[in-house]
Amino acid sequence: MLTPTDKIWHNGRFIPWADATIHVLSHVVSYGSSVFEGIRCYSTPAGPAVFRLREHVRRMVDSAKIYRMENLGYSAEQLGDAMLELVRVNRMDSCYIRPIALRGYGEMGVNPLHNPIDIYLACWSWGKYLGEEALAEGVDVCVSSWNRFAPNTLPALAKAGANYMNSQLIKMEALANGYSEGIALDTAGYVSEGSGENIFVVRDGKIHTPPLGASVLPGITRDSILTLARDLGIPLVETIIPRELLYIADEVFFSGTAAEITPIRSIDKIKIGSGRRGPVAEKLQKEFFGVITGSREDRYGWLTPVHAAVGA
Ligand code: PPE
Repeated sequence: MLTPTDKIWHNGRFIPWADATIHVLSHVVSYGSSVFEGIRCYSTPAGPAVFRLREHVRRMVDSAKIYRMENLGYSAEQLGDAMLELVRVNRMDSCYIRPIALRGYGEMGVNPLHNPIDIYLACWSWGKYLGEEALAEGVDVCVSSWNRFAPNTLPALAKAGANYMNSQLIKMEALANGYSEGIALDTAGYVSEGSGENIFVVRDGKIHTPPLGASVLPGITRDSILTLARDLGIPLVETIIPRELLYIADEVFFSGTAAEITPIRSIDKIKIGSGRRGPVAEKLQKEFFGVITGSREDRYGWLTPVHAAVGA
């Protein structure tokens, strides 16, 4: 169960958690008209710091633009600052931040353009997405019978609420069959992504990940892995991946804000590699967790401190 924090930001004001409610006839309820983000704030020795804030805010603004939410009423910088303020107001040391822009209450009917856009920023404590042991032991997953949406249907590059109806089908089917997660193929039958994670496949020391044209969310953790792999000298290609490459891979792992870097130990009951976390995932985890915990140098300025540095 979600543990409430004190305040939620709504259109420029902090309101009590319990008051952040919407009318049942808000446009978003019938028509799925929202765009949102998921961002982690980590505890570091220098205080709480938000991971890749700028990139998350940018993706939210991009998602909004795709859905013709031209004017959110706040600049990217104002939204980012409000998120930092949110973490301070709620006195969180680490948390998950969920900004949402939704089409609110006004008119009914598909046309959203006469409904107000409401922005909410919330945060709460969120532990490990696929279980505590998953990061070291790996998870058991399946290839979903549901595909990711076809190109030019729902735009995959937008992180929109409606996309997650597809994710829910993938997730529920996986859970019903005893797996922790499902991997969806795109409509051409190539590997796309998990219900809430991007995917990476390692064979003979080379990492493969589906390109943005394979109906994937342009993950910010995915982008971080591309950068870290380059630094580590591990070859990485963005390329279409046939389903069967999953089964014969040395390693497969998920990436995401919530899932971080989670190894996959079996797919459709076929053991992947050694059946636990492999060396490539481990190396990337070490770098990634090093940066987010503040024990490795933040070479790319990925962390934004929540409290302004003293004397800055
Ligand atoms: N694909 C999908 C479909 C997705 O939802 C996510 C994030 C990713 C890839 C990875 O993107 P990024 O977080 O930028 O690296 N999924 C978020 C939502 C999880 C949820 O259950 O809600 C997340 O990881 O925060």
